[in-house]
Amino acid sequence: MPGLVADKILVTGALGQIGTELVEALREKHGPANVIASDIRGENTKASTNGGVHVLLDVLDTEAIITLCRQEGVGTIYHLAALLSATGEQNPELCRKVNVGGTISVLEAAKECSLRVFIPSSIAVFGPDAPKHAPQVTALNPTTVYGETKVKGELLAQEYWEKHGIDVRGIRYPGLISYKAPAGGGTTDYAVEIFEAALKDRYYNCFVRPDTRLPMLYMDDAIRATLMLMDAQVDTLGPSKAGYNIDCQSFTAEELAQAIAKEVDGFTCDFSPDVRQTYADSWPDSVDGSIAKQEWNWSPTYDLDEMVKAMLHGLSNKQEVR
Ligand code: NAD
Ligand code: AKB
Repeated sequence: MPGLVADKILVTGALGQIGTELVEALREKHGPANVIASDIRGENTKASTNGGVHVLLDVLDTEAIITLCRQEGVGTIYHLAALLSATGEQNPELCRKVNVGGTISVLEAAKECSLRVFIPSSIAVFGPDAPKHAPQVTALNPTTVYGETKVKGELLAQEYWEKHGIDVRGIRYPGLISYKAPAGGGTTDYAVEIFEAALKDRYYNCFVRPDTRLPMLYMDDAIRATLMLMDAQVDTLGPSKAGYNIDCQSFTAEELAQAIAKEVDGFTCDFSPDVRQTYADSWPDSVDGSIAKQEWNWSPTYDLDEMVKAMLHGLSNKQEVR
């Protein structure tokens, strides 16, 4: 539209675990009218989150993304729509279609409309051959389809950057722990579900072994990292910009259960590993985030005990409101 300044923000997959909180944070920072939430589900034009607009948008529909960006004056996309690891392994074709196809749609729209883009990657890019403390640069040979789509996402981001000058940034998020929206079908969902079960039943049957150690992060830190990366001056970012490892926590399922038991009287946890154990076993225990620290000064604020307290407090308040 002539004369329209393209400074609005579009979030895809906005009703998911991250989108629910990212939209809230972006609306606080930029004003509700400047942030358009979208998802393949939800009510069209419903003011769904924090009094802003929510539109129905399938990320496989490139033309619809381009039209929306032109009509609304969008300058930046946070592209969160995807299938996570557990759901993805159950439906690999759909996982490839949504995760890779959706990323291409968004990058094509970015080329057409000169957009800046944030596309999350994941610790799932690493495979069993990567060091257990995963460095930023190492062989990426994931054994999950989901992990393959995340590696492809990083490669596509680099390609659009190099060939078309698109500013695409990403973080290899660890397992994210939050209470405002349910976890979306991933392997690390046990670290979210355990809190609700602890408050409701004082018992959780965990689907990975007690010694399963994975990189994890509280959602407040993940949102802060996302905003910090997108605020960073482009000339401070090096070749890892499509998928930064970030410093985070690293604890076993048993350590998490013990930390919750310190706060919730009578809480007990059993462990009955299922197929998701295989995906967890293929991922690193922890990651080296020193490049993100050097380039845009990232460090997390929550340790395990603080995160457990914040989760239990947030969930208890939410349950009182229900
Ligand atoms: P989620 O599953 O909670 O949400 C994804 C959203 O995408 C859902 O609301 C879903 O309705 C929507 N969606 C699915 N197909 C769509 C389509 N075709 N068009 C539009 N929307 C569609 O996922 P999340 O946890 O919020 O993750 C967001 C991103 O972050 C994903 O790329 C994921 O791989 C990445 N990530 C998440 C975690 C985590 O622990 N949550 C960790 C690492 C990486
Ligand atoms: C999943 O478990 O699939 C996600 C991830 C680590 O990418 N939470």
